[in-house]
Amino acid sequence: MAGRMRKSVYVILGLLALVSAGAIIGGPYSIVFPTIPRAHSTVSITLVGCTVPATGCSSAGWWEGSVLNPTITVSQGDTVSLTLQSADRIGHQFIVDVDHTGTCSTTDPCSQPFSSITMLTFTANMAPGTYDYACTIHPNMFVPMRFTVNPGTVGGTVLPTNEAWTYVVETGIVVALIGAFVLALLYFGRRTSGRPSIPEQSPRT
Ligand SMILES: [Cu+2]
Repeated sequence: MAGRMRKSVYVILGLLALVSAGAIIGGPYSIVFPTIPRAHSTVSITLVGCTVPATGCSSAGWWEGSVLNPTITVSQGDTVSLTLQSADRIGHQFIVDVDHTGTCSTTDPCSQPFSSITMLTFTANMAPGTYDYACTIHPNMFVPMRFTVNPGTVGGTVLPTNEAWTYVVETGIVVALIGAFVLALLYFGRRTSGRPSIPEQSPRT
């Protein structure tokens, strides 16, 4: 009778361990195994150029809405899609001056000269860092160090280093699973050892 009670306790404990392990896994799964961000995204920005204030714009530079000379932040490998407009109807030419020469070269994303509107689409495959963007024609449209390229996320492992408690939870899961395994071993071990051994009979010839 006592043996059967003990067996029941083992079974219940084992089931509890499994159920709690399952419940724990279900919770922080998304944190321990976070969703990997999309490899590359498209950054779309409209910039309105101005070199002569009071002709459709209040200050010289590049306007994104009401923000003058915005910091443009992308990840390496992103597609950058710029819509470029001229506020003052004067011809401009947008450049991200990767090689720091101030003129368009094969390494610099560079728009066509435009006095109304144009598009510039390029892949941000330059080295991570900060670059100037500017107008090749007008020095007062020079914007220092506001085109920022962050390292790409392709192939990177996103570890939740600010979620240390998840490792405690993971340890709990492992302990619970080992506990359930040990309980199962004890349960089946006792059941086998409690059974009287039957001597093997060799078949007669
Ligand atoms: Cu210009």
